[in-house]
Amino acid sequence: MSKPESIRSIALVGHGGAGKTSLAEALLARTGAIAAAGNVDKRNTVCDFDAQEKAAGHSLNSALVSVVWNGITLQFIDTPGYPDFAGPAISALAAVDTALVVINAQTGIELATERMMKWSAARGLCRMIVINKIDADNVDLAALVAEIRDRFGKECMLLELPAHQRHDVVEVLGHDSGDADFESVAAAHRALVDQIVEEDESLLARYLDDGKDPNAGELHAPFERALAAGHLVPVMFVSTRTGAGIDELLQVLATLAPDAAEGNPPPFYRGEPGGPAEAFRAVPDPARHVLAHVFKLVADPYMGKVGVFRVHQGTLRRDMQLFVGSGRRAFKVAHLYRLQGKDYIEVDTLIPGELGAVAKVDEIEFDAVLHDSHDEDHIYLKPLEFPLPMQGLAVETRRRGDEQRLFEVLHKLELEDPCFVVERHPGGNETVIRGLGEMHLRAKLEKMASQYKLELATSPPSIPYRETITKSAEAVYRHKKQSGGAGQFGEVALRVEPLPRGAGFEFVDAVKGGTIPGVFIPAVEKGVRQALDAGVISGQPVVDLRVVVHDGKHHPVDSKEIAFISAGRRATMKAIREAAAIVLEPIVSIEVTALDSAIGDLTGDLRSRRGHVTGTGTRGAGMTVISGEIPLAELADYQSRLKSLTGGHGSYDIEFARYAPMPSGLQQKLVAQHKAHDDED
Ligand SMILES: Nc1nc2c(ncn2[C@@H]2O[C@H](COP(=O)(O)OP(=O)(O)O)[C@@H](O)[C@H]2O)c(=O)[nH]1
Ligand SMILES: [Mg+2]
Repeated sequence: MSKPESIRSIALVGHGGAGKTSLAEALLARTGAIAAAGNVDKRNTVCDFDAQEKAAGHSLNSALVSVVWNGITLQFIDTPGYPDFAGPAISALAAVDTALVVINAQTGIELATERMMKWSAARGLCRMIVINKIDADNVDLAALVAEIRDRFGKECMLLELPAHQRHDVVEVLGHDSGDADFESVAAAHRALVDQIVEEDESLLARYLDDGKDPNAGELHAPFERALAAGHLVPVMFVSTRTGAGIDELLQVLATLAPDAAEGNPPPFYRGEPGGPAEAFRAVPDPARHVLAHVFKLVADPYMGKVGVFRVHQGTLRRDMQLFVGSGRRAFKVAHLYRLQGKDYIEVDTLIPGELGAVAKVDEIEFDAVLHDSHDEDHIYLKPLEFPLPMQGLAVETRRRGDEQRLFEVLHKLELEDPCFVVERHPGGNETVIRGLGEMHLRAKLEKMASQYKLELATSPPSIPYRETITKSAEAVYRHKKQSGGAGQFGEVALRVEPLPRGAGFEFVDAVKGGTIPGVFIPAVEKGVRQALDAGVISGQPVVDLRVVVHDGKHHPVDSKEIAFISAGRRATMKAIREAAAIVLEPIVSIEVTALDSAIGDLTGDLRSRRGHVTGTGTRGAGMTVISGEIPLAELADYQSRLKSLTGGHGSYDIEFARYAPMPSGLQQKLVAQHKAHDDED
């Protein structure tokens, strides 16, 4: 049986088209897991197995494969690279010890390269870089390495050098002389050893003393320490097409990447919801209690709801009882699987470090912790941070009677993808789906059509505006009703105060002497929240304010919950009207990639949409990236505009940046529309 020490988990991350799926294929073929490598262009790879992925020609979801190399199990998670599909890529980071960032030698550093370098560092993962497509024409590897070091720091160090006109690579930790295509093996070796010995004081002292290289054995532990501390990000080279560098990469991953007992321990917390949380480490010991974290959910037409997880502690066995989070009822593990592409392989046990799956468990949720003891109820993994889904589409079923099914299907899709959300706007009767970009939403619509036979009509959604206040104000409201029998009475005095942008909402109970009895405070808060949710001047939720309830009146008989809810709501609305309320609109950061020739038109167009450009840069041959900020409201028809301005050779990505006050002219329009609408009701 394998041990945690012989298991390594690696996420293949990086921009779309870098060759992650091809790399997984090359690794599978080289280790004999498959007879021959498939090809993404022929739609026959292990990782892009989904019909929709084959049609798109790139990955949409993460896929798991594992290989064995010299007795070491290497588990890979192939992730989609286009920023639209960042959800599964980020989720994979919760399940691995190493992020292997794949960079395309032809296009160099791209948007997802930067994001994954940042996110995997924030997660405390060991990072390695592999430059792929070294076989391609017109690549300048020396310049790319220089750019990587410039962008991501001097800790990005050559662990290999390409040799023999990029047909081969030489590993420079074990070799200190020889030929390479650029730089010298001796110099790269020297630089790497210098960096590694820094991790070990006694080694460093000896090295400075006699100038002799430590041997490979002595360098092993400090190398791993440097990797875990982020002091070393090894840079390697491959061509999945010619096979150059594949053996060397396997060897590095099998010997130098952290195993399940090394690496940085996953950040677990224990604590009741809302209470203080205590950080602790899961111990990758097969004999302890079980802790496994669900990093992926699949709604599979045949397998049902599948939860894919990493075991962090203990041993999962078929037939054992497991709890999901703080759920009361245990479920029985009827089948336990490992995944290899689309295949579910039944196993009896899974130990720490292993990635596996259970199927047909309704209670299972994304990000849930599976465990085998009620003592472990309130345990969670440090939450992952996902980009906020900003791109929206209002959807409607084409066929009458499909409405109920629409919500069921949307709910399933929402569970699967942390960056896909469904909003039901209570006022407008509008159902809005939100994702990370046009491509992301289109993929969901296609999935609904093909897998669930649901055809939807789409239209631009309303923009998620917010309201806030710009000064403090006071208000008192008395709710009093006398209708025949018992009356209703409650009076609330409160103050609203502005808070910094992004602070949300704070409720403060400052009532003295029981003028509002403690039992009614939750009712007051409920009323306050109702007012904030419904909005005051534009019908949009109110944010970034503190509401301090400081006084009131009650009646021994007539005071009821309902009276205080109403008084709380009315007093809040009154105070907000006095507090110079304004409307905030979402601003997104945008990156537009297009041919150099279209740049003038595109910047002009962005400016005419109230956007501003913060910079431009080059990306590969003849392509430019424009970065800037723009109000989300201005992007409703941007996809088609971009298409016509670039002849179809442009793409864009948006990411939520912040809320900002709307220009007053536009705000007045919005407020007037709301008034008109309100008066109709
Ligand atoms: N020249 C060359 N092309 C490659 C290599 N590896 C992958 N490709 C091509 O690059 C494209 C994208 O590959 P894919 O594996 O789907 O990239 P992913 O989006 O990162 O998964 C495909 O057309 C591959 O055939 C390589 O080593 N050399
Ligand atoms: Mg792929």
